Amino acid sequence: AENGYNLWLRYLPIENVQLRQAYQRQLSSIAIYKHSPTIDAALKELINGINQMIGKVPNISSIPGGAAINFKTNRLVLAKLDQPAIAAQFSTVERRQIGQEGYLIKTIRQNRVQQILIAANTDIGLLYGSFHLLKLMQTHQSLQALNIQQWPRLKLRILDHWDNLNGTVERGYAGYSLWNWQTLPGIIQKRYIDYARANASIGINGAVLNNVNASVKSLTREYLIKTAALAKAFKPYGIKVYLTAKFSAPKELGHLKTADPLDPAVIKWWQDKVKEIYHYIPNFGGFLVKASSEGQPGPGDYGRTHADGANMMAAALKPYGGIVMWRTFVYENKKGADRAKQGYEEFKPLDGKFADNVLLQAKYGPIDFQPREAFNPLFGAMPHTHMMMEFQITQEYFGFATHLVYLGSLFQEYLRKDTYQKGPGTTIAKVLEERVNPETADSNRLTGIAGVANIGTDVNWCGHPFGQANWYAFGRFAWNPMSSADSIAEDWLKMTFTNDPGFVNPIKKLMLGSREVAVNYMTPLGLSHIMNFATHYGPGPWSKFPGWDARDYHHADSVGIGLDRTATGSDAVSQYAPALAAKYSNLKTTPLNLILWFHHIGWDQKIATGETMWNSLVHYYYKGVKQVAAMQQIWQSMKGKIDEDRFNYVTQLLKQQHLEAKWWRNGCVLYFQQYSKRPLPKDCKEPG
Ligand code: GCW
Repeated sequence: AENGYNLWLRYLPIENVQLRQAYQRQLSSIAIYKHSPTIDAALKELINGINQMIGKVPNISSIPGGAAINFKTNRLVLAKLDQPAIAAQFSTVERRQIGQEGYLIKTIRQNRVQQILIAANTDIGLLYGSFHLLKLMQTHQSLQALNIQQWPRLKLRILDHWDNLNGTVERGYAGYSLWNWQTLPGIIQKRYIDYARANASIGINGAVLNNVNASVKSLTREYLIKTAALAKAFKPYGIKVYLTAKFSAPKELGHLKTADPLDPAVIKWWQDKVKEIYHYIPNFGGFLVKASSEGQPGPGDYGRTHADGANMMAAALKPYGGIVMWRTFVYENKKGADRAKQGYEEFKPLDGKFADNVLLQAKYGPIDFQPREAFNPLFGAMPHTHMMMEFQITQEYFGFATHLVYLGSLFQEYLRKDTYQKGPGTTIAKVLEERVNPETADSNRLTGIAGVANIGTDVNWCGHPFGQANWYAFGRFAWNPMSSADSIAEDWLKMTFTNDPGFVNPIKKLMLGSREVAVNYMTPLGLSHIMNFATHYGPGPWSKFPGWDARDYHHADSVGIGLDRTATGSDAVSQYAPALAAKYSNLKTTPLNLILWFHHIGWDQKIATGETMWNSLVHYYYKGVKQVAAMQQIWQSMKGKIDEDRFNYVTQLLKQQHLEAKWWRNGCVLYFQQYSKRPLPKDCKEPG
């Protein structure tokens, strides 16, 4: 039975006879120069994948160092570019531009003999290249005339696990934590290796193992030894391990009186702790820190700045090559304060004050992983600071693991947003890649992206079979932020389900529309943060708790709805480049999908839809529900094209999603109607 455990690493037999025979001719043998744990991982994957796809185990041979290319037989060659014979097949530019993690794949021939070269400067490049070759086969492409140059545009491509040491996962909807702390370090489960394979197949090279709402226990010797075992298991796959660091650790673990980042005893404590960490975990990546945010301790407790805190930790890590990822997610629920402005207000003045091994990790929007927000104005406002993006792969605000929401569209939307930092065309992708100042040497660029993982112990890892696509898409966008959501969805569908275009084409379309569908039935037209306050599941525009009121996020009243973030309101627009501030200040030039983010709009006012605000709002909610019904129909017509297990499971999930889309629609429409006091448009009378 197909249970989804193999993710996109399914190596189904190639049924097309011609293609299968071509692959058999090309891949009957594999040659390497030298073994290493990473090369062995690549070989294992290739042998297994090729055997499953073409029914033949390739034989493995080794080539003596320094030898010329031997054209006796067809074969696949995995080789580092320090072999002169291999290097000679490529230009200097090609060899240089792939850097430390990229690879080159090329079909070369002499007379009738054909060889496929996978070449790289490093072992990890060869592993990444091997996964690329397998992907070509999984998606049924010809290997006849390959000429591929691939390299990652961002250095740190990281999954953040919000995993607690007791096995629960904050905002995790796919079971429990993968890390079995009780049986570590002795037991290395196969699942850890499969996790590493999946990540390596998409170029993810880092994992923060524990929750940003951190427990200091993860920094104790006992847990460092366990973490070291995981780090060692992941190493052949190019994955570094990171830990979150609770700012109060010197007090809690070190029994110091303070955690003040400028206190010499505190500085010493972190230096010693870091030394201990590297003793156990020589390839440790560094710390991720949530400080002075949502009750977490931080430098603010001692009247110090974020820069004081981050730099102190960064100095301790520096001698070992470690880094600090310092989050910008900070806010206070002060009455009348616009939460969207707070991160920028706190961090913008610190631009240029962070050490060179610190990155600021900012969420894509200024509030919190909402279905749609304006982009976070910190991107484009911190030219002298390494900025990394934080996406959320787990669907905290997108119907958990029940709703089908392909996030590739969301990743693409934000990465392509124009910040205007250096005039038009300064996309967030460019800001992240630090291509804004082209004079910066490549090697000085500390760049990165993080995604909050949606992975757990569920048999299919992610809960929803389509949740796997979001993990996959995150990796692909991390590798290249200018990737296309469309082609990523296509690759993923082919690898995960089938190459049948009768399935791939309609379901790709369904995936690409799915995020907007969820926006329509949850938070259309720029609404945000109106979900149930406690669970973040289902509607809750009425939620009200001491110190927190959903009305601060939607501002519905007898006049209209939406937040005025222009100069007459909170003036959040002023945090953007002047060209954008002007655009967002004017309702007519504000993108329709963000009008309620930036403006308070009268119920009877006509908006760009051609209808009044009220009627438009209601129509979006109704449209969202109809769209889910259409998704169900499309899915039903796929019966027989894929395995029954996953077909039936997704059928059930879509049915539930349809019910819940109605719940959102009815809850929100009826709630807002109390303010609008207007009837529903005539075509929106469907009950229940
Ligand atoms: O999205 C919110 C979540 C919290 C989370 C916080 C954060 C880990 O509701 O559960 O805490 O953001 O990103 O720090």
